[in-house]
Amino acid sequence: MTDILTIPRPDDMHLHLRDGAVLAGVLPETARHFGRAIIMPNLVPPIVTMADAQAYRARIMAVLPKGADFTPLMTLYLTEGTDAGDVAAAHGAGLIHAVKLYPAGATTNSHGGVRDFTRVLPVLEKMAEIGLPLCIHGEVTDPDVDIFDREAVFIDTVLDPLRQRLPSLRVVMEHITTSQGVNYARTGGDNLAATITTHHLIINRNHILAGGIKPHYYCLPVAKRESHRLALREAATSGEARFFLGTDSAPHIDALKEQACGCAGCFTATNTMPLLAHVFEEMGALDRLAGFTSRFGAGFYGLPVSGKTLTLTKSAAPAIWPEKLDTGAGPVTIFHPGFPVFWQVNS
Ligand code: OTD
Ligand code: ZN
Ligand code: ZN
Repeated sequence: MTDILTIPRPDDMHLHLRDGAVLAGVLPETARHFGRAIIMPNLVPPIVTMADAQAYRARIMAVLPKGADFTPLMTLYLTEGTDAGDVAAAHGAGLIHAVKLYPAGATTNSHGGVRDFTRVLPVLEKMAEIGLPLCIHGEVTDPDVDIFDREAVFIDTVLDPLRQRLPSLRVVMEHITTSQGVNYARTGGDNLAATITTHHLIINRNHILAGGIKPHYYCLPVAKRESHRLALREAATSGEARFFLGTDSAPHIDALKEQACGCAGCFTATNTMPLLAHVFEEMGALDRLAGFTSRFGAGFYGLPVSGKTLTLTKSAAPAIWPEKLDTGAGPVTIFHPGFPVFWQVNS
């Protein structure tokens, strides 16, 4: 039985760090274990221009703990007003590594996102030309489409037509939650990849709704039925380079989660690596964890695999994490898997 696992220092290819006091509170949680992260731009107001990304990067670096080995990989939030020249300049300067597409209204702070896809085609064409990936929140927002079907409908009605129109555009299907997402990701070549979150490998929709409503398991895209969770587990542990980790760790203070209209998001930065070791061990795939967390994402984004390492150890006693992380803005509940985990990251 393997009880010590050393892997290259991981990357989180989809992370929400927020701003201000929450940023300062959550950043050390990620920087402790991860060497790099793709930083989501859905602040209020969003990170839309090269200047916005420069300023946000500086705010992140200002609160990074001294001596931390962590590089934020910035992104821009695509709007119908985005200037292709500004995107290309930000990419050329090495500042941004992707552009994020939110269909307007699909998730937290996405109201400034895209309504009419024809209006962003010039930017997408420029991105295809320069090889800059488009990270897509793949859900339709049509109120007539059931929330559990929104990913599958997006693939058929938006994503596939977009990729037919611009086959050279590099696309990341963010946080896939369905077997349809897994299957579609497999139809693409090197230009198509998909991130999978930690929590979607662990919870299904029962965790949110059965036995009382659990706001800390509510995120978007919402967790689906068990068969989809199993498809995600199979994909994540398949060893296919098209599937890699993007935690989508999305902190909200408890007061905003635990109310009549609670915010979407699971905060997994603190315990993602032990949880993933647990899942990969259950799947008999511990030897594939390094690909998922540390190699495939870097490969897609054209970055070197980290020369540093992270070691996880399995002990007889369950790992213990605090229930909450205190930030200057209030407590943030740390994702609880609902089962004991015996893996820990060595400090
Ligand atoms: N999902 N929460 C958030 C974003 C993500 O769709 C996402 O990427 C958030 O709070 O920013 C969430 O549930
Ligand atoms: Zn999203
Ligand atoms: Zn996200």
